[in-house]
Amino acid sequence: MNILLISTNRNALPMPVMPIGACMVAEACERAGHRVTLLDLMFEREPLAAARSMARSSRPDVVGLSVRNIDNNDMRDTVFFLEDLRSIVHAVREQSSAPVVLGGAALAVMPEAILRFSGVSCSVLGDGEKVFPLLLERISEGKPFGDVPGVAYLDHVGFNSTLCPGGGGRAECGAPDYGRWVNVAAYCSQLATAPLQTKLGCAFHCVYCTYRKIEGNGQRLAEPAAVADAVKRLAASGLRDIELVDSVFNAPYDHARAVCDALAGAKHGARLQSLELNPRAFDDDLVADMERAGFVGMGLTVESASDVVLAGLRKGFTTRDVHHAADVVRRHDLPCAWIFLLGGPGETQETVRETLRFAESRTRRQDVVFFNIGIRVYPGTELESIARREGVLAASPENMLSPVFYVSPDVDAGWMMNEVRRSMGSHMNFINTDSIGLSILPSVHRIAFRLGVRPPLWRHTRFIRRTLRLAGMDV
Ligand code: B12
Repeated sequence: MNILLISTNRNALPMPVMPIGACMVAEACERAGHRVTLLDLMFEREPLAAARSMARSSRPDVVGLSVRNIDNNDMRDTVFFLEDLRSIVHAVREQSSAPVVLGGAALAVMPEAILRFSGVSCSVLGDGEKVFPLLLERISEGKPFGDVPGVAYLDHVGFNSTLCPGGGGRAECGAPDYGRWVNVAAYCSQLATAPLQTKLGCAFHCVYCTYRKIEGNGQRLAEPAAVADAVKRLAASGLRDIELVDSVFNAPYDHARAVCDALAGAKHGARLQSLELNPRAFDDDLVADMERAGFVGMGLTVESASDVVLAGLRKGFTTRDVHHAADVVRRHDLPCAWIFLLGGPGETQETVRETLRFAESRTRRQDVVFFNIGIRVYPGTELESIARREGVLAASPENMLSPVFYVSPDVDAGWMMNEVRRSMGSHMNFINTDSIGLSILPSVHRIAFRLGVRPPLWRHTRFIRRTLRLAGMDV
């Protein structure tokens, strides 16, 4: 069959991300014998015209739309992306009567609401490279697909879904050949990294998180040697800045170290980073391994430096681990991004002060410290139950597609924002959601790239904030 895949994500903040999922699905469709066209809307000036034109010229038998983000997770300056999806569906249907199927991370988070909102009746949940070819087989044979594992659809009865495949087994670590599918030069010129997974699944139970819903809670690990091969292949193709996009890179700990070991012996020439490390399984040996493996940046998603809040978020670690992580970071050179999430269950003015004191006294000046305030609530999460119990969430589950945020009833969001801004005033390496949502960020990326800067840009936060302030901007 002729398959048209459209990657609908056009969000270039904090930087454009390469559509790994859509590329993996494209390659899986080809392996299954289909002809595939992939349209990436990220840099299209006229996305609807591009979708219309491709839906006409590629004569698709099936159109798959990849949907990554629902919104930007920013409570203060919320951007909702799915209106655009609706327009894209409409544009495709103007030119083609082929069935439209949705897939992507957003679908795993809220399948029914997104199907209803976009007016599409069928979607794939989870691993598209496995599920979509099976679905296409049924569609080509004109057979029903309701029993294919990993689909969600609307019919005359209502919403139905089948369990995603996944669970046990190994992950394949399939690095797509990005250059075949997307404009790699355009991504690189905005300091995008090439995504790669070393595992699927998440074993943690953070109250707000959707990762288990997207990838499952059974971990599927890639062979360390396969990760090293994939990194070598990407680097050889010119994609030297590679980001490991696992839900949590250092869990399981032994697997992360084995991956680093394989990478250290691989002479790959790539610059690696991962922004998702958990402070619990974090020690000198791991960081030394990461340095040997070719990492140039890491992110610690600590969220808070208060035990009350860490327990409220069910992070599975305590402030002892957070302080230990700070000691470890200080003993190494690897640049670190500290990621905090303020306003969770149990947060008060005192716990916010505790976290800010930690950030101000225990992180290094050359590292970046990011504060997010307010937590996006997704239906079905424990945070949803907590929010309803505390009386701070009124929206029904069907009405949570349009973003709703949790803030502990014991602290005021405006007060937290002011405290963070006050701290940012004296710490040029601190940033908040306003910083990563700056409309001039794409230009900053392009200029930095031309000057020879390579990702991660956050290593230069102090310099960038100072320069923008000198230019009169309140950043
Ligand atoms: C790593 C990551 C990042 C990294 C990305 C680095 C990089 N170079 O790619 C960073 C930190 C930069 C980032 C930023 C953001 N992220 Co993010 N991120 C992730 C994470 C952890 C993994 C994404 C990933 O690469 N997965 C691996 C690939 C293989 O999976 P995939 O793309 O989903 O594709 C598979 C399936 O979805 C499916 N599929 C995909 N497309 C299609 C199409 C069809 C037709 C079919 C059938 C199937 C299919 O098959 C694919 C292969 O198995 C996810 C959470 C998660 N566990 O998924 C959040 C996630 C995707 N991010 C999310 C968000 C919100 C954001 C930000 C908006 C946050 C912010 N405020 O800045 C930005 C947006 C960036 C942008 N420009 O769009 C949300 C999106 C959904 C939502 N809730 O709105 C997620 C799901 C987390 C969450 N909160 O729930 N992110």
